[in-house]
Amino acid sequence: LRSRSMAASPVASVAKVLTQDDLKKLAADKAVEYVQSGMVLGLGTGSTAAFVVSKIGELLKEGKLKDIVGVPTSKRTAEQAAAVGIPLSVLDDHPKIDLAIDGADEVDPELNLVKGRGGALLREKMVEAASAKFVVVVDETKLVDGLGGSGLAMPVEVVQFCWKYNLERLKNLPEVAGCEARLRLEGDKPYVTDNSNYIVDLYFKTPIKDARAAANAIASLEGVVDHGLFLDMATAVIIAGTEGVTIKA
Ligand code: ABF
Repeated sequence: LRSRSMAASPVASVAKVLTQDDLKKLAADKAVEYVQSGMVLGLGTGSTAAFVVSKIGELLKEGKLKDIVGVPTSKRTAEQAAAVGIPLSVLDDHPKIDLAIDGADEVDPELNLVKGRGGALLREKMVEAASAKFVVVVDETKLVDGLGGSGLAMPVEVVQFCWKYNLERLKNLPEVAGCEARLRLEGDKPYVTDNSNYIVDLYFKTPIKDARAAANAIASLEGVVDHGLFLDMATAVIIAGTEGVTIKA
């Protein structure tokens, strides 16, 4: 299920000029084709995943899907899913998920990911790790040659206790040498995750040299709850671009 072939297979072509939202919706609709009645679904977070949630809601209303249980990866996804009529559960009651569908911030050529700019990385990682299949939906702007390469944030969820101490320790890890580290803010206050933690965002000038070593080093710090490096987790990535939709698996 988690095999990696880099051969791209065009599965649709697109004629008109598409907005980024059109592309996200195209990827989302393609991913929902994998959903079957009776499945337990991991429901992702973010604007692309939101298209997935609303499509599933539509299909349930039309009676084209039945007996779906959704396990949301954030409070805001739970609200959206409830509003569109998806019955919800949690990992405690549904520890085995058939299929999770979620967006990502970066996708490298090996289908490793940066996730969590939306702040939901911990629940996303728990739900997606519990899923037999994890399908990622992105538009082509998310493709990078190496993780960290977009220059945007790579999030690390940390406990609030002594967050400055952990920010310094993160910044000084040799595995992420040269990165900048900043506490994520919402207005002038620290951003607080669904799990009541803070986020320290790491910014890289060049792609992370060894993402696996970085992931291990970051995870080994006491007080770090989780990080946005999702390595070897994606079963398939659905990429919508101006030339059409491509599936890499
Ligand atoms: C979630 O939403 C996150 O892991 C990622 O940070 C973000 C991507 O959002 P969008 O689809 O809005 O770009 O998938």
